[in-house]
Amino acid sequence: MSHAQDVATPPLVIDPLVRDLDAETEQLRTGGPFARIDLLGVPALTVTRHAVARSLLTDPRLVKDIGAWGLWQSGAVTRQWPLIGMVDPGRSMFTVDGAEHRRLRVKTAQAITPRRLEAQRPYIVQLTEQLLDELEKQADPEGHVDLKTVFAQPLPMGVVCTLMGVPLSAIPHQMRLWKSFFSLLTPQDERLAVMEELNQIFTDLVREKAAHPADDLTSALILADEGGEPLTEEEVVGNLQSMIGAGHETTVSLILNSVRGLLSHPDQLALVLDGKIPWDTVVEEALRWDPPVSHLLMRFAVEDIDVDGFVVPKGEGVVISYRAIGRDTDQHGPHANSFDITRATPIRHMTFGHGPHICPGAALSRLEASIALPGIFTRYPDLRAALPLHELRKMPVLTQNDLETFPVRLHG
Ligand code: STR
Repeated sequence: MSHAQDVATPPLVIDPLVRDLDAETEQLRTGGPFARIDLLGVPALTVTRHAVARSLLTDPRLVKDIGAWGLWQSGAVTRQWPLIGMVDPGRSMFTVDGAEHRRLRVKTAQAITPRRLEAQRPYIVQLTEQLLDELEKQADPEGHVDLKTVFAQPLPMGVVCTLMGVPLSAIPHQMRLWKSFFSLLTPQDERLAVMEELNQIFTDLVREKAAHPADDLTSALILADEGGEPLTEEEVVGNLQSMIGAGHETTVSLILNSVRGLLSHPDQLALVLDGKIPWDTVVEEALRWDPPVSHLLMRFAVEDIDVDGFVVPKGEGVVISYRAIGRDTDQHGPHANSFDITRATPIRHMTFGHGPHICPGAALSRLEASIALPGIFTRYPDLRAALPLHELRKMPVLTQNDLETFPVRLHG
């Protein structure tokens, strides 16, 4: 277990352009349980094994507050670092811990439980149908169309904006802003301006909802509870921004990675289409095999943490490499690297995290994917990738596992 502490081992440089994600995941997965990595010049530790991540994710000695980061305290990391927005996006349930975290998170989490979400199902079904029509309309004469921009992207964005009460007319501009936020080709001064603009847009929206509450989650977050300390404007804005940031593109890759898994295994697709394997199994296997989040940034050790003899030093930044964790052979068996919905063992992945910060939107994304996937393959049973699947390119985004485009042929 001394691997990551070995000073002679140079850190693994995580490629911001994501040119060979499989090779990178493989290096992390075989090197674990900890690996030293380099994030655009900034050193960090990453966790690459399921069991270790599981225990650290409930360890109160790891916190989200950037103030606990040694490299931040010393001034070695500044707002010029391209990933700063992933670590310090402003106060929200994403950046605090303990009792404060429960206070910030509880209403959001309660609004999107599996039971409460059933009320959203008809809307998601209807939007899915509409976007399936759109695929046909926007296809060229040969039936070629981009499944990402025409279907997989508008669906989660439409759903999360409706949930939060963000007007649908705002979506095209939002998409552009979030794309420049995440892309590592965006110059840093532009990214900082985008972050400011997002904050301004959401602050304006929260003020408008405060004046004219509507039937949406943003309004619910503004309204005070009897007894409970109400959220501040900054906190409502932070939560709203987190929900849009998390909800709009993680589910895009869940849908696309599921399609990719199925198209690269036609035998498995046939089993699903014959009703022999449920769509939910496809969704869970895609979550494990190719998670929407490759690396989750970051937590900071407030004291030395001993993990089976390996010490995470106080002040260290700790990343969780979910893509490597999904391929952990100790957890998923010797064939962890292959997409296999027929695998004998139950799929017990940790792609939504674990502990207090576990993804509050997990049920929503599962609901969306479990409607979108049968939708696609029922309407277009002969759907094929329009290029060899290994030629699909990733976005230049270090943390998110996003495809650039997903060109398909609708009718085989
Ligand atoms: C993006 C920038 C912002 O304004 C607010 C947030 C907080 C929530 C973050 C989001 C971020 C980036 C994507 C995250 C999301 C929570 C879940 C999502 C990290 C930093 C994942 O990809 C898991």
